[in-house]
Amino acid sequence: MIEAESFLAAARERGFDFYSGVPCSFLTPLINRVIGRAIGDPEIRYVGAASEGEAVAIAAGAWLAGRATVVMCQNSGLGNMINPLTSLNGPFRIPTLLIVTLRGEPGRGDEPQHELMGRITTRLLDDIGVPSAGFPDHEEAIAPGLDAACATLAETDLPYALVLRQGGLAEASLDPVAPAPRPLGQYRDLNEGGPRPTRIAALRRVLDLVPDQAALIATTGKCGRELFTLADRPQHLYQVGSMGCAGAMGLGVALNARRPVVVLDGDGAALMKLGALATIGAQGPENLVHLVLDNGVHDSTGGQATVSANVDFARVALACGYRRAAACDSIEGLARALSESLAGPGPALVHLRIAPGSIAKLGRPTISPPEVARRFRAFLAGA
Ligand SMILES: Cc1ncc(C[n+]2csc(CCOP(=O)(O)OP(=O)(O)O)c2C)c(N)n1
Repeated sequence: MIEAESFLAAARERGFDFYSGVPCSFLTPLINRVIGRAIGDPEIRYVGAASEGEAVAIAAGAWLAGRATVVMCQNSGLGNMINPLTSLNGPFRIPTLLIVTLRGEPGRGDEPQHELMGRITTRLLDDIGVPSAGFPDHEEAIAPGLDAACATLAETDLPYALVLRQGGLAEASLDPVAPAPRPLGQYRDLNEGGPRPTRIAALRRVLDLVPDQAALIATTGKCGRELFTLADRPQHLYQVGSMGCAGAMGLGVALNARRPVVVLDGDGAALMKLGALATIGAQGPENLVHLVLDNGVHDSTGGQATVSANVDFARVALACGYRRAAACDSIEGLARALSESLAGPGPALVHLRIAPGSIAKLGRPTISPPEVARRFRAFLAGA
């Protein structure tokens, strides 16, 4: 058993300063100590996520903005992480230190829902290309355990996991802090009811309007491909997988950068991880603008309907704590909504209803995901 503070201090010495995750009772002392900033370092930040996959994407955004990250989860939450671990961290080569608990450890006796995952946790990590080791179980094991983790992270630029068994951490309580709810943000109805614009026309207007210092994160599928076709710049991040993770990644960037961060989302993708809106609302980054390009379909996979027809993304965002939100259905409406959103303070969401369909000769990013990530990271590190 170790003290949570000992681990946090040793991790801090090695650069880890950004934590995200979803709790597990085995992790309680560590999470409580991070939240309580027990080692007295104001740089250390914990962002509680709505799901473990979202936590991985938030951490990926934080890494892009220069942080060294830790994501904590119960092993049952590993299931929620597999998609971003394999289709975001993997292809883009984004490292993070995972701390995964071992509920359902064979021979220990645990609840039935943990039995299978307890048997396969390390094998599963191995299968998805995440090397793992045991979480340090005594104070002298902390430094070598973290050094080995850091060496692998640096060598692979991929996630590495420490697997935490029951009772591995000495108890630590938490002074409960209830975040004060924010007053309902400002709503703008800019709908005109005319013919809906195309996504590429909307993206063209976005490129005209956003300042050069803004970072743009495009959701997976044709959105990123259209953005790349229009312009390829260091401030663009084209997600090629991790559907639904653009908002969470944008949050991780926005919390750690002073520049505007614009997330270009799809209705299908936003609905896939709608919980991220609540995390964004709670964290309240003033520099985040979330644009949902809602064509009512999964356009990238052949136009199958999503359920967005009944979803008022602007009001959902306000109900989740965004400071402003606008609904529009024209390029003029988009221009007004986006300009107001960029003037801040955010977080702001713009819900633009568009027409399905794309252009005939749609390109694909010819620059590889690791290069996109490193170019974007260098851009964020610049003035
Ligand atoms: C987790 C996951 N599920 C499914 C897919 C396949 N897929 C790729 S793009 C896409 C549609 C995305 O829809 P939306 O966000 O509305 O964007 P649009 O294609 O309409 O621009 C789907 C289902 C995927 N890449 N990842």
